[in-house]
Amino acid sequence: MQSYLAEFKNNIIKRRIKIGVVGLGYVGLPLAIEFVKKGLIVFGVEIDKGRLGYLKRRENYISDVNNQELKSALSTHRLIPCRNFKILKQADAVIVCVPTPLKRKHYPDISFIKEAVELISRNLKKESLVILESTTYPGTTEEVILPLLEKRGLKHGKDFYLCFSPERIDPGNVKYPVSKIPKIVGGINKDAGLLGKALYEIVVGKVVMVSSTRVAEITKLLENTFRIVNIGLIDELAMMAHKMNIDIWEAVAAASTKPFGFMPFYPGPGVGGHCIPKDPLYLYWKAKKFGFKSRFIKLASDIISFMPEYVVNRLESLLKDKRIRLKKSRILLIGVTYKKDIKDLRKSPALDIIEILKKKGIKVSYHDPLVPFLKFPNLNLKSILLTKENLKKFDCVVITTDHSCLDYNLILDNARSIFDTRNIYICKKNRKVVRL
Ligand code: SAJ
Repeated sequence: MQSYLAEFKNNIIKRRIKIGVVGLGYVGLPLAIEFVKKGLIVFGVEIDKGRLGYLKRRENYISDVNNQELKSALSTHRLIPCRNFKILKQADAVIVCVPTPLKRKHYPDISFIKEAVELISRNLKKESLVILESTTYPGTTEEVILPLLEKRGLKHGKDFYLCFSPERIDPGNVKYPVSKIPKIVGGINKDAGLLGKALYEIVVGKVVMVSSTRVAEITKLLENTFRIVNIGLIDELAMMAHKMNIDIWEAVAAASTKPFGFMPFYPGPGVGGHCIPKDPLYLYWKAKKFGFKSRFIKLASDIISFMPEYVVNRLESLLKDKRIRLKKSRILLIGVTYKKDIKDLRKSPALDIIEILKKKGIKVSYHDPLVPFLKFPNLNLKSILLTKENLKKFDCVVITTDHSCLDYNLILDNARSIFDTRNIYICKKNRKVVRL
């Protein structure tokens, strides 16, 4: 192996290797661009014809990707988007960045990974490196991917090398682009791990090799389980503090003065996105296979799932204090994406709140500068203009997503009442504002 590793590393240094990235989404596209920026040829395999159409026109479809960087990557002709997996026969390394959603709300769905790996196995170049980046449960790489690759007679350590390296993209975080986020990589064996480390060192400042694919897989799930448990904790404490008539936001700010041993999390209307609500459930599912029921994950998941209903309950009591029946009220939601300053609606709690209000027969409108329309099978709304006149039409305005670009003074001056789930009006002791 040493000679192969030396040759592989030499080819990396000489930029002689070619890379395949399977899945050009919010993970694969930025990664592909980083490799191209370092002078490598990248075959971007994408099955979505819409995305390929965008790339053909040199247009961007991922808000986190810089338009100019994408255009220049494509104009070098080193980023080669394509639909046919056959092109991977030319790739020395193949990185899989396909979705790992849930099915029936709580079960891992690794069908996208399996489909991609099946096609990769038919087009694998000898002694190439395969790396899975899609977030998944511990054991996926060794128990599912490895057999899929070997079933056609290929042998790990001879015909290919296999690693897992969790994607750590933080949507909307300009401070930490791909190149600045330390990369974890674990191989089926040490040699595979060393190859993975050598590959990522081309584009990432710090690469940390762990002893196995399982450690690499669980590391990512640990990171996001840490988040869901702490978000669930602060949501529960927010409900508790409200009962006790204590300002939880002030308490979090005060606790944050502690220079060690504390990390602030903030209450919210629920937890959205493609990672936090889902990743811990992958770990929960796998642990149950070992007869281990994670109470923390279950409890945190239950609490955050309850938050949209909690928001509606609080809204009902706010209106009741104003002698307004929720059923007869007009509600405006400000911000509908799952977190501030990005366009992503995936599992956004604002959508759950809209659904609950609509089921109660309540007229709901929304304003979100990043989302002009909400078009779903059972929901068809247009973002209203944020004007004095419009604000005055509603019995209550709910701040669900705190985009930086919003005019919160205009809202404060013209709304009849405000339910602030994001602590925007922290310093304004204003009778019309109630906070989560
Ligand atoms: N949220 C709270 N309170 C908090 C933090 C978040 O209610 O204190 C809510 C947000 O409003 C949002 C949801 O949780 O609805 C998720 O927010 P997030 O900040 O965790 O952002 P995500 O979902 O984009 O998570 C990504 C993750 N990145 C990867 O999985 C690679 C996560 O690991 C990052 O830590 C996170 O970004 C980040 O730090 O922003």
